This record gives sequence, C-alpha cells and structure tokens, in this order.
Amino acid sequence: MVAVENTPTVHNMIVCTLCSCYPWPVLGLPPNWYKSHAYRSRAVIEPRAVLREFGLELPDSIEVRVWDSTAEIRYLVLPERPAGSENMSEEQLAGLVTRDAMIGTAQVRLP
Ligand SMILES: [Co+2]
Repeated sequence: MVAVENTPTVHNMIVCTLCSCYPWPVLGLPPNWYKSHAYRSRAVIEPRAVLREFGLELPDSIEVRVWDSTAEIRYLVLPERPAGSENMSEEQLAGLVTRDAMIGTAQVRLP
C-alpha cells in the first residue's frame, strides 16, 4: 500500500482502470462510483473534469496526478492539512478526513 501526499502544488487521486482495486483494509468497501466504468475511464482521461463534478475545482497551478491501482499496489491519498488547522490535535485532524479525501475526489476542509 502506497500513500501519496497532497501538497499546495500536487493533488493526487486514485483509480483502478482495470477493475476496482482499492485500499479496502484501510478504507473498507469502495463506493459504487469508484467501480463504475465512467469513473475508471474518465479519471485518467479528464481528471480535472471528474474532480469538478465532485465539487472540487483546482487551479492550473496544482498538478493533478492519477494513480492506477493494481492487485499488487493499492494507493491512498494523504490529504493536505487545511489552512487554519494549526492548533488542532491529531485526533481532531483525523476527524476531518473523509473517505473521498483519501481517494482524492475531495479535499479536507474545516467544518
Ligand atoms: Co482493480
């Protein structure tokens, strides 16, 4: 299992173009859309358009990297720490992290 880190200049998202390989030991069962043909094909062809449909509009200054999972290698996203969270504890930060943020179709935001 490989964790890929989101930074101010890089946004990662994961997919399995072949089937639906997923870091299930950490994230549980994948959502239905993750297994859909549309997500599996479009995530690599037009990731920014897919992210936009998830409500995530990224500026061109942020590079989008798409990681194609296999039976051998599963990826998960280490989300970027949101601005304004400097005084939050590890437990509080963990509470902000969503499944989608670890697939890379969302960012972690303050409530
Ligand atoms: Co697969």
